Amino acid sequence: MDEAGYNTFLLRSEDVFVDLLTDSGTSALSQEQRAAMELGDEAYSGSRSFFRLEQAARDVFGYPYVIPTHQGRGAEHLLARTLVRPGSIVPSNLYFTTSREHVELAGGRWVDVAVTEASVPDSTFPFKGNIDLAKLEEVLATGYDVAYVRQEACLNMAGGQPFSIENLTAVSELTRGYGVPFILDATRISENALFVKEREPGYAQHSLTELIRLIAQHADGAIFSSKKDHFVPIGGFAAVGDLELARRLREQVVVYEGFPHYGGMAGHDMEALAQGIRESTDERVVRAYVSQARYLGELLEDAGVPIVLPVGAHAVFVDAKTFLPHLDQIECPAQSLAAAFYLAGGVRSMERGIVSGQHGHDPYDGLELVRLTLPRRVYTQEHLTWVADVVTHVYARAEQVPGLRFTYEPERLRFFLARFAPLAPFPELAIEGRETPVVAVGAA
Ligand code: P71
Repeated sequence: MDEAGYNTFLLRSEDVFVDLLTDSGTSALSQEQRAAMELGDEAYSGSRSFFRLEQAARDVFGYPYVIPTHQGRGAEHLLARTLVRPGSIVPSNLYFTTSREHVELAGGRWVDVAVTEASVPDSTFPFKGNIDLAKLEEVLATGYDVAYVRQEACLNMAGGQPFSIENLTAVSELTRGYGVPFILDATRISENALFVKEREPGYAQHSLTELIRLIAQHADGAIFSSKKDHFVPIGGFAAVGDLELARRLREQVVVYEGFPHYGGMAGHDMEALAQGIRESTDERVVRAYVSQARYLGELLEDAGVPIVLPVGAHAVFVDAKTFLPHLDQIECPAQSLAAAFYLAGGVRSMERGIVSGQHGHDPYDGLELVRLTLPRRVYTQEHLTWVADVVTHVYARAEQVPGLRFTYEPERLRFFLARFAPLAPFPELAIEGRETPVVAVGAA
C-alpha cells in the first residue's frame, strides 16, 4: 500500500488476491466468444466482423446506426463533441466521472437531476436510477441551451441502481417534448432490465430480450461501455436512431478512434463483442451475476456492516461515512477503507467518494463509498465469503483505521493516479490464523 500510494488503482494485479476493483473488462469470455474471435476479420474497412457487430447491436437494441469505439469513454467523447455546444448543459442522474469530464471538456456543464433517494445509502427505494421529473422540467423550462438529457442504467455512483420503465417513459416524453435529444448511458442495461422484471409491476412476464429493447427504444440513442455486461476486455459503441446524428458521430470517429468499421477495436474484439451482446440478453447469465452481488450483500448485512441498499447490479457498496464515523470526509474515509480491505486480506476495491468527486469541488458532502465490484463469471462463492470475512474483520477494528492526505493530486480524474499518506500509522490488519482459500494460478 505504501508503494501504491494508498491508491488501489496503483497496485499490481499479481499482488491482489480477490480483485473487486471493477467489473470493467474483467469478465470471463465465454467459449463462444473465444471461438468467434478466431474469425476476426482485420480488414481496415468493410470488415465482416464489424457487420456482425452492427447486426447484433441492431437486433438487440433496435438502433439502426452503430458507431464502434475502443471503449465507453470513446463513445462519450464523440457524443460530447457532436452534441455539446459551449455553455450548453447536460442534465443527468448524478454523474459518471468520464461522462462528465467529456461534457466539460467540450464546454458544457453537467446538472444533476437524480431523485434525492439516489444519494441516501440506507434508502431502500427500488429505483434510485430514476430522474426527478420536477427538477428536469425546471431545467428544460428555464430556457437553458440543453445539449441532451442523459439517463444512466444501473446508476453506478448510486450503487448500481436501476431506473423504472415508468420513469424512463416520462423522462423520454418530457425531454422530447422540448425538442431535446434523449441519450442513454446504456452500460449495464441488461441488469437494469432484470431489475425491472423483478421489481416493477407489470413486467414479470416479459423476457429480458423484450425489456432490453423496450428500454433502448425510449431514447434517441445510447452509448455503451461493453466492458461490463457485454463481457469483453475492451470495446464500446454509440448507437442512434437518426442518420444525421450518426453521420456527425462518424465524422468524429475517424478523427479520434479509427475508421467507422472498427473504431479502435480489432476485428477479433468486434467478434467477441457481437457474441457478448447476444449473451447479455440471456436471463440465466444476468440473474446468476446479480445474485452474486446480492449474496455478498446479505453476508455483509448480516454482519451489521453499513452498505448501500438495495444491493445493486454489479457491486456491493460499503458506506464509509458510517463505517468510519471518526473520520471527516476531507480525510478520505473511503480511500482509506479500500486500503484497509487490501491490507486485511488482499481484497482490492475502489473508492467512490470525495476522491472520485472532483478537483476543486471540495468540500463535498455527497456519497462516500467503497465499491466491491464483481467481475462477471469469474469468482466463486468461496471468494465471496472470504471478502465478507475481510470486511467484517476490518469493521471490528474500524476505529483504528486512519485518514489519508494527498501527496500527489492530478488535476483531472484525480482518483486514478492520486497518491496518499496515512495521517496515523495503519494498524496490523492482516487476518491471521486462517489460510486464504486456494486459487488456481497459471504458471508464470
Ligand atoms: C467502472 C468503470 C470504469 C471506470 C471508469 C472511470 C473510473 C473508474 C472506473 C465505466 C463507465 C461506466 C458508465 C456508467 C461510462 C463508463 C466509461 N465504468 N459509463 O465502473 O460505468 O466506460 O471505462 O469503457 O471507458 O469501473 P469505459
